[in-house]
Amino acid sequence: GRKEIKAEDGKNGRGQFLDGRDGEDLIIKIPTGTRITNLGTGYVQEMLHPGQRILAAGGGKGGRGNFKFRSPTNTSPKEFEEGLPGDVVPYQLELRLIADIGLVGMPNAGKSSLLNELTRAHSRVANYAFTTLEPHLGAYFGVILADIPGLIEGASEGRGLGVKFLKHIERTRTLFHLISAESEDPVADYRVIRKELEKYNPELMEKEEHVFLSKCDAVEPKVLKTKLLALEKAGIRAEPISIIDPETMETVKKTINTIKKELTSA
Ligand SMILES: Nc1nc2c(ncn2[C@@H]2O[C@H](COP(=O)(O)OP(=O)(O)OP(=O)(O)O)[C@@H](O)[C@H]2O)c(=O)[nH]1
Ligand SMILES: [Mg+2]
Repeated sequence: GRKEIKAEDGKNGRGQFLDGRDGEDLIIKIPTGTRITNLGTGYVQEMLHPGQRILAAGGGKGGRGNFKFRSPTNTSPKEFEEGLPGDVVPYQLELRLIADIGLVGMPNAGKSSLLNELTRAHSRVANYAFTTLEPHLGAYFGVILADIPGLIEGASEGRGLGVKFLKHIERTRTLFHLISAESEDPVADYRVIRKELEKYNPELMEKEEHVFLSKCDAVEPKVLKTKLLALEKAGIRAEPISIIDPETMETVKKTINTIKKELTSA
């Protein structure tokens, strides 16, 4: 939506040696992670640190009072300057979450379940596609994980819920890519997601990625093996996980701990 926010104009200059006041500053608080685009110039600023400030629009200068118009021939001038209006600048504000790890994958792959298992987040879980409608954040010992709605083919062009949320993973350092072990074709699932990520922003391809074959308890061990093998043949190294198997959850936690070390040493 559009919204006009206005600080005070500068005040008119007055008599009795008085200049007009400058307009009061107006401070607008916005969430950390907001990207601010000046629609006039195209200049983009990222608000990444709490307390960070930018001058969004210069304020109106107060007018000079009559004193300033004194001259040898005009000793008690009636003139004054009018206070000036501030700058008018159109901005677009866009919130992008700041997370360390972004959970990506097809709908129903178990992304929200994993977030909830690892953190105290309560992202909605259900056995159908597009359960998650909004991004959710959770923290695992200080490492922030972002759960976004499932992606489908065409997501980068706006299909499903995808494109609205892809921006949130642009700032994550690492991707956790979940492929359901229940999928008929895990390799195809993997490629669909990678393609959408690339179409959205090729830089996403350079992010560190960990691939997990999720819900591995839901299929027969033999089937699981076949699927892991198919992935391996395609050059995709996937770690089987299940939220009900503590051992596999340990593996995920170890991965996060390694990421945490890299984050703190960076
Ligand atoms: N058996 C088993 N089921 C799981 C596991 N993880 C998730 N599920 C189930 O899989 C279904 C989908 O889980 P979600 O966590 O909602 O999946 P999602 O990827 O967040 O789905 P969207 O939000 O629609 O993209 C739910 O019925 C979960 O209970 C697992 O490790 N094992
Ligand atoms: Mg979900």
